[in-house]
Amino acid sequence: MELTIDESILKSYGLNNQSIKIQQIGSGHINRTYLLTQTAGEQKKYVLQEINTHVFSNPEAVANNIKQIADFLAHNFPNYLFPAPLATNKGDTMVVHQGAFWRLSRFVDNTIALDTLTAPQQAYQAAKQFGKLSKLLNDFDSSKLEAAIVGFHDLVLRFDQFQTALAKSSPILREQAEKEIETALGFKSILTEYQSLKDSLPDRVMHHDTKINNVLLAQNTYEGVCVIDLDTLMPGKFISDLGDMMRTYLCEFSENEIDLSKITIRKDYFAAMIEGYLSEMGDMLTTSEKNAILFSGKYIIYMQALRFLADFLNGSIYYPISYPLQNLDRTKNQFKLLIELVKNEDELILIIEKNLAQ
Ligand code: GN1
Ligand code: MG
Repeated sequence: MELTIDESILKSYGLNNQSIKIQQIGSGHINRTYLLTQTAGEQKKYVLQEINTHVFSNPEAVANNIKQIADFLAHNFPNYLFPAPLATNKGDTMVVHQGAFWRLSRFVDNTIALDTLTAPQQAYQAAKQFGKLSKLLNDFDSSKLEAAIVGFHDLVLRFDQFQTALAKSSPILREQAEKEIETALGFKSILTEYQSLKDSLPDRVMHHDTKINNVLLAQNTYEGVCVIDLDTLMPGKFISDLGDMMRTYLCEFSENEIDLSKITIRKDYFAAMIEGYLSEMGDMLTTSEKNAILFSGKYIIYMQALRFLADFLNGSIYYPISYPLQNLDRTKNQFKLLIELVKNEDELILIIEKNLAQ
């Protein structure tokens, strides 16, 4: 079926359906994303997204956060590539059409977004990009931003949501998830550690979704080009970003892999990731942040497992699935990853210490 986008949306950007090719792209769970290619003239490419307002209930806040950051970066670091939404003909950051919110940004040519990494150097490059963004925003007052999603990376809230889902779940789902529920409760010490740690970590602007397909690498060299998926740029803690990198860079296979024997940690990727991140953020981190580097991985992987499990118990209403047990399988995958991280903890800490000493 040929895709079309309502003409009035395109018109707001001076585009039209007749001279544009539309393809669906991306593997994100939340927003629907399209690649628009002009078929006449310069053949410029754009990315058009419909914001998922079930998830981002305040799209204006999201747009306003991104705009403030884009302005700050353009003013202070004019050469930095930040693919913020383009203004409409009227100068707005979004188009509202029949209650839906749309935005357009430029497509960054000759780049690739990977779902899994195939060389440690890619981990270095990707981590460096996210580290660089945090470094450039080090002096940005994060209290000027709103929460794009309230409590997004609050592990206390995520644990509560898991418990609520458990209490409300059907006996069948509960029985299917019996082992994973037990594992979730077994790792509760991560929640306790989070509670005692979080106030010692300074507030920063964090990306909050640093999974590997949210960074663009150069198609030929795999050099880092820029980060994308800017919706969750908001006040947060350092552990969010490095944690999600560990979740998605260290294993050869993604969160969708069902063969758990394949879920292992690649230490050379870990070393490259730490090196890349610290090459930008090393001088910015406080002592408490440095001490929390390994914890960041445990925290995010645990939280993601709880989120998949809660969603499974809720009847899979948040994360799209292609078969009924997929969110339970994703939970198992994430718990295996967490177990592997913990198993290798001592060695990974040595790698961190070596990098911090440099
Ligand atoms: C969602 O849409 P996507 O795939 O970039 C989720 C992240 C999860 C991720 C797991 C707003 O991100 O928090 O880590 O799925 N984003 C939101 O794959 O919930
Ligand atoms: Mg995202």
